[in-house]
Amino acid sequence: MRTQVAIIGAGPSGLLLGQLLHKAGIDNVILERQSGEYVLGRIRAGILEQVTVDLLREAGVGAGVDAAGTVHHSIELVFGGARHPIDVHGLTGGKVVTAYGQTELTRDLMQARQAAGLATVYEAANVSPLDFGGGKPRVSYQKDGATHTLECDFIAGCDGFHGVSRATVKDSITEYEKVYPFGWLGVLADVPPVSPHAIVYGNSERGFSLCSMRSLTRSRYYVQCPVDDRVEDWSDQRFWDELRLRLDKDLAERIVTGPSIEKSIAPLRSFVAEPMRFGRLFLAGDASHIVPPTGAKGLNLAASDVKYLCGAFIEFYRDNSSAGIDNYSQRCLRRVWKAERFSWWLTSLMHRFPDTEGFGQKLQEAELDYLVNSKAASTALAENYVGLPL
Ligand code: RFL
Ligand code: PHB
Repeated sequence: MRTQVAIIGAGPSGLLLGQLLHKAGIDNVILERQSGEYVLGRIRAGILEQVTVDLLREAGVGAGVDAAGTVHHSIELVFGGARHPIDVHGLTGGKVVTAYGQTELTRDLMQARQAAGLATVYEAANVSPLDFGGGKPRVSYQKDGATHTLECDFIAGCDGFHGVSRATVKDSITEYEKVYPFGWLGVLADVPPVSPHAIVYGNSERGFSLCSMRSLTRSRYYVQCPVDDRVEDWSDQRFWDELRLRLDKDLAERIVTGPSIEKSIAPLRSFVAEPMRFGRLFLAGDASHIVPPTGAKGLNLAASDVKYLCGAFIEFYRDNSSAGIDNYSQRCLRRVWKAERFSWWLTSLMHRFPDTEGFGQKLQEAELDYLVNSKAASTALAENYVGLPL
């Protein structure tokens, strides 16, 4: 088999890249280790920046988010027992974020790919990017016991944090990493969101909490927990009780509880691997960088990487120019590091750290007070939250 761009991984990065390339008339094949159902079963991100929604529309897959996404004009910070709205719409000259689940987005992209008749190999085993240092890269893989080779012009490593692409070039990269001393316990439940108009981020003496949503009938909530806690030790009742204790009185009273349909604990990590290009192999999305979920940036960074990557391939095929390819890594990393900074900062501001003593605690309180009372500080939060320009 031969294609122009071989894409490893059918998460949001790989599927969106495939769709953008298809729109530009560039042939591509996706190789995915898991089954389609497994990929759809992962409950992850929920908040899309304005530029991500615009990109989905440009890719011809904006109908789902336009129909079912919930536009948020503000976020709320809860601390000291009170709620403090941040008017991100007003502070950014009219920009918003949209709540739309990664599951729904992935489904939209899979359906568009299927409708266009594009090749996706699910349950591809032992996927290996090969010969990307020269002009004739290829990817070998196994399917149903037989070994196959996909010849291509370029390989896009969109295979997430635990994928094979970054592992293949591990001797050529510099890694930057910060691991946080806590995790997030997340619950998905078919109950109306307590705050359908804003995402609520809470800082309390019991730890961080977050009230988010997937739709007007499906909510997503998180509480900070020890990273080695076991999900089995968190009954639904214990989760709802803990969440209530971390919110202000009004929100706590209004929370509608119900049985969880998903419950999991995720570790928090900041990670960047540099560079993002190795000859004809390119890393995109979580394959190259991870942010703690506090700023809701992971999926959005994946989208901006693949926009740059698709633009680079268009320049190569249409204009016979390798300028975009040569600049890919530098261009992505400028945006990536700003999102890393923002996610680290918001994580540091909103969580309880085991080693935070009185002084650190007082600084957190002073910064929160400054943030909600200074227009300059709120604007800095708002412009990062809606997403920096591409
Ligand atoms: P993915 O989604 O991990 O997809 C990678 C795909 O590659 C496949 N794969 C392989 N395929 C072939 N061969 C191999 N050897 C392979 N190894 C792996 C995998 O099976 C998979 O299908 O990476 P991608 O596409 O870069 O997308 C990244 C996003 O998924 C991620 O950044 C976000 O989910 C992060 N994130 C959030 N991002 C946001 O923008 N807003 C949010 O609100 C938000 N909330 C979150 C989050 C992530 C979370 N967790 C659990 C990590 C909340 C949570 C709790
Ligand atoms: C989510 O809805 O899953 C979500 C929302 C905001 C975040 C992280 C996750 O910062």
